[in-house]
Amino acid sequence: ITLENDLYTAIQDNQLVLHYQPQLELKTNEMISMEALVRWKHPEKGWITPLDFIPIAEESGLIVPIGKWVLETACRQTKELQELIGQPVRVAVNLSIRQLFHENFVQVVRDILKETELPPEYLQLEITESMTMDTSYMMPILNQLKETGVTIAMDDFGKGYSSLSYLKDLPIDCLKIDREFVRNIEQTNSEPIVDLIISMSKHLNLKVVAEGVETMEQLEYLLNSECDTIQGYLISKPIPFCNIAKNLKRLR
Ligand code: G
Ligand code: G
Ligand code: MN
Ligand code: NA
Repeated sequence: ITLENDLYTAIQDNQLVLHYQPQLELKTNEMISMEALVRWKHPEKGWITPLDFIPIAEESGLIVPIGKWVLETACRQTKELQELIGQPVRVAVNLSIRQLFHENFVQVVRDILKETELPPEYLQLEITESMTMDTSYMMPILNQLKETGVTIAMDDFGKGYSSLSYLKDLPIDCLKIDREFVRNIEQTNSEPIVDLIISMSKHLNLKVVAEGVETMEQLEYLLNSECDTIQGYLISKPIPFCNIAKNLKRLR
């Protein structure tokens, strides 16, 4: 209850911060995208991970204003970053189901894109498999979002339940292989799930991102498997906005 009460004032007291984790495109060896990950700097408890406060935010409904703050901040900072480095960068933002199903979510996205002047193709929205189980609700919202020009990624793919026919019908652009499968990659062994997801992505004409890449062996394997993009500690941890510009320049 204490943490929930504190969370009410976290936005207005400027206690929420976005960190960004770069993604490396393997074909071009360019860092052209990043994922925004929220953190909470609690005045007494220090840094709190989203694993500990996003569930509270979802339960209390605070995910709606927090999610809006995350979107607005990610778009504004990405626009600023593009101007700073003079090159386009895409940002991926995680969504919660309650936020997505909130009455005017699509309008919120439209307003934020307009207000921040970030071209919509540089915003990617991340949903998870479990959110797509009720396709009758999800489909119209995703279609409206697509009409704004943003792209949609399926996060943590392979971990949850996902019907292959839904996957074919949903207007998504990208699959993110859950890091559990990436962890299983061994130097000599094959990882059939990773192979399968990459091959499926090609057939469905989707981009594929491998998450949680930590070793050169994993990178090598993903290069050979023709994975499009990698994300993980091997490239960079999630880092504060002020550090992202120099990191992107270094990686380009
Ligand atoms: O950054 P970290 O690995 O600690 O993130 C833990 C979890 O929190 C991940 O599942 C991530 O998707 C989620 N998360 C991070 N930022 C956000 C956010 O802005 N909104 C939502 N809904 N989830 C987030
Ligand atoms: O659920 P989602 O994919 O949005 O969560 C992303 C989370 O994964 C972030 O909280 C980030 O801190 C974490 N992460 C990013 N790269 C790595 C990695 O290489 N290894 C591990 N263990 N976690 C990572
Ligand atoms: Mn994610
Ligand atoms: Na993920």
